[in-house]
Amino acid sequence: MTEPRCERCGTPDAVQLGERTLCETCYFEMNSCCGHEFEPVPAMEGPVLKVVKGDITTLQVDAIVNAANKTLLGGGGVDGAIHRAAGPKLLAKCATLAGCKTGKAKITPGYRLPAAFVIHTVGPVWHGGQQGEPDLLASCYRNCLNLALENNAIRTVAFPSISTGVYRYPKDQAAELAIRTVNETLTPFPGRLEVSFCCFSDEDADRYRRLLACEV
Ligand code: AR6
Repeated sequence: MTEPRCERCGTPDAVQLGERTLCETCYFEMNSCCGHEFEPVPAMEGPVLKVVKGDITTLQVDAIVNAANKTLLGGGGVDGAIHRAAGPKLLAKCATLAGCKTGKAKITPGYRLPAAFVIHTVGPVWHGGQQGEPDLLASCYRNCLNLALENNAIRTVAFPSISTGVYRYPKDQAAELAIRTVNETLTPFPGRLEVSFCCFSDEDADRYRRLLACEV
């Protein structure tokens, strides 16, 4: 693999800073001088992650994520709540999507929901952790975020704790993986999306708050 070169002076050993690839010297000069030569480099802030306690169907965000099953034709838990709140047009739309594989994601309008979009993903069923469950769950978060990043109308996204209900994924492990994967996926896009982890119970919300406080 070739070393990344600074786009300003050509020095090797440059790093990606927002949309720019710069060496340390150029980054410093561009941020400490009058800045006429270049547009400002975006601040290197981490992704904005929040914890919200409550029912995801009530959230005023651009997109909510649904923990669906492979048919995408509705079910219990958060899936049932989303379909009830969105109304029958959501089911009719989902019926045209030919289902969804575990770890993948598909997007629809939100219909009667406050959220303009629903991103449906299918988490893995927990079978003890040796059947690719962590990779599949990480893939759910990544694929949902990639759909959100592709759509300029989406700036705020809320996730439920995918797979931690009927699919029995251990909650601590799922929350840690969710935070780590969202952080990793959004680091190259500073300020682009605000992500909320929507927790249905105080216990779940405390778990996320604890993990976010120690930055997994
Ligand atoms: N808002 C936010 N979170 C919720 C809500 C809500 N309204 N309702 C439940 N949760 P689950 P899974 C939380 O079982 O494990 C469905 O039947 C819940 O406390 O909804 O991925 C699908 O059709 C838990 O933490 O999803 C699939 O067949 C989390 O959402 C299957 O369940 C996920 O629980 C998917 O199972």
